[in-house]
Amino acid sequence: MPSQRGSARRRQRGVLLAGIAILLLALVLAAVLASALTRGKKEESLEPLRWQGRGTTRNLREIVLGRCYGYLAERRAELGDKDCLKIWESLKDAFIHKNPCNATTEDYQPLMKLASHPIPCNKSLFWSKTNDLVHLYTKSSRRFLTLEDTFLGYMFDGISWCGDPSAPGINYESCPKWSECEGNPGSVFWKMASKMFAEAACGVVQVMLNGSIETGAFRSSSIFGSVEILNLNPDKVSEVQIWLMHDIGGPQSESCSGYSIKKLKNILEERNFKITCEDNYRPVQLLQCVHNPDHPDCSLCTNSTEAP
Ligand code: AVW
Repeated sequence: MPSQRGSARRRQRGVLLAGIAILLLALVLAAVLASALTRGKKEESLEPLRWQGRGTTRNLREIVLGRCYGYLAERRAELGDKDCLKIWESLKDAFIHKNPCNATTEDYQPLMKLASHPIPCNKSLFWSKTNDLVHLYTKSSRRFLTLEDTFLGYMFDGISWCGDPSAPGINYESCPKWSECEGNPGSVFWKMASKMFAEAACGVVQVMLNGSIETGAFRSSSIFGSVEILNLNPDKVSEVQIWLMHDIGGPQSESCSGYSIKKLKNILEERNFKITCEDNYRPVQLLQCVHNPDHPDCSLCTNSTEAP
């Protein structure tokens, strides 16, 4: 009997030990598996998403803060109190850690509010396909303001930004092009800023278009065509003056009587705006002439007024 009891106890101990060994093995396996999985995830999350457009501008914070303080230093009297640090924080909150195809107008609403300011009547200058020329003009005359000359537009002109789900939450390598997805930060931001700029316009407004574009100076799919003209308020804006500029020596693809200008006039007339159109608005043409002084279009006296 005692030897039978002894062997039963030995068996029990054996089963117990085997059980403990299996449990330990399972624990070790689970730990190895868990660590492999988290390592895999970490490695995966170190890679930012890849897009076709250029990435976030390096030193974005410093650039935004520098432009903000710089603009305020010159025009604080017109703008009143603006908090540059809050502006930066609100930009950051709008995009950091987010998938850059899921930007929404709600994301950028606080930023728009922090940076908005009134624009004097008769000063708003819109543009399409004349980016360089229009800004050469506003920098030299200061008679008019484009969106990029306002506080908001000035701070963000020419820079790009987008978020990424992986650390550090900002993608410096690439951002979506406007054609890659509609809800990309640049497109959402500039459409909102353009809408706000158009809504604020009053009195007589101007638009500088490019008459050397083969496909027509006015495109209804442009921001000017799809956002700005639809948000001009007919109760505040009395007249839209079109300046149709041609490249000096370049093709004269369209004049004020051209097809796309007629289309633009129709849209504006339907919205009850008075419209005028001028080919090669002279103050701007003279700026083009700085680079083409010898071209016939640039001679200060035309043949008919030249002294004999
Ligand atoms: P533009 P808009 N993809 O010269 O009337 C990438 O055609 O549109 O003039 N970038 C784009 C796109 C797009 N589909 N559309 C616009 N952009 C950006 C703000 C791009 O940076 C002012 F108030 C391009 O250089 C003007 O009255 C810039 O927008 C009006 O919107 C201008 O495109 C000019 O926009």
